[in-house]
Amino acid sequence: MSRIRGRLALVTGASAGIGRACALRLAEDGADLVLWARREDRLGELADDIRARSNVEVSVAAVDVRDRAAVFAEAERSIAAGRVPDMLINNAGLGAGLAPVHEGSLDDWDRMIDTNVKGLLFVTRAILPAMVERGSGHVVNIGSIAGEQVYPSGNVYCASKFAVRAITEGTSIDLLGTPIRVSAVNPGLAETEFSLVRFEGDTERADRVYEGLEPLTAGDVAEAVSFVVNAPPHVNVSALQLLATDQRSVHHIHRED
Ligand code: NDP
Ligand code: 8X3
Repeated sequence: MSRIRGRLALVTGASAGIGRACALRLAEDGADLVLWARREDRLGELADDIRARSNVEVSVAAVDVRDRAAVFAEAERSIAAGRVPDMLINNAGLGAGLAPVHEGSLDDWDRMIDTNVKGLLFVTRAILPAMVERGSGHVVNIGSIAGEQVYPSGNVYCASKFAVRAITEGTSIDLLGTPIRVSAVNPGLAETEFSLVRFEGDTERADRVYEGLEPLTAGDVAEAVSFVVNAPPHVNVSALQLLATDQRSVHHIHRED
């Protein structure tokens, strides 16, 4: 049984990986969709694919979550049209580089902090007031095990995900007394375009991240998001950590030779 049939979900970073899988999964649950990312061509293809499979409404917009003006303009357009999301899936994010702090790239740090922290905040600030005014809504932030444990050279990426954890908990506390739910879904290693982006298209290096183990798929994470948003209204899954069976912590990963 789906509790979100006919509800509206806004998914950021829907052009690839976990966001794309969430769009497909929530459409299976019967949710209408608003999909944001920078690569509009990919969003268009995804929307066509979803419309061919499911009888749900899908709209797409090219939005860079780092662009404060674009985020607020697009959110206001949707809200003014009476399309206040019932679910906000704050997924857009990235790792950029993997280097010790003393060798880190300042541009990489900007990209991660601007996207993973400030971008998530901009989208939340743009959408949440309309949820509060309406008296319903659910915010799901895609954190990471990297928001719970730090690994070598993960420094700023981990810091951005620790920040997501603090923002999720802070938002939830601030909404105490309202029916609006706030959840974190915190995956471990999931094979998406994440490592390809982190290593700037170096496929060999990206493949090595998942070598010898069976990582999560984007679909596994989307299944968890579906579980979270389908919980009955009196239940808030505050945080759900999801790891591959071959991973028990950021430091404990089983690989076959
Ligand atoms: P992918 O690289 O496959 O997808 C990332 C998505 O984020 C893309 O759709 C990309 O779209 C979008 N995105 C990136 N930057 C921006 C931006 N500035 N504005 C709007 N959209 C943006 O990676 P994942 O699916 O793995 O990552 C999704 C989330 O999951 C991230 O927050 C990541 O930190 C988190 N995560 C990933 C894990 C993993 O192992 N893969 C584990 C734990 C958490 P576009 O480029 O078109 O803008
Ligand atoms: C992405 C997973 O472990 O590579 O958040 O940081 S990890």
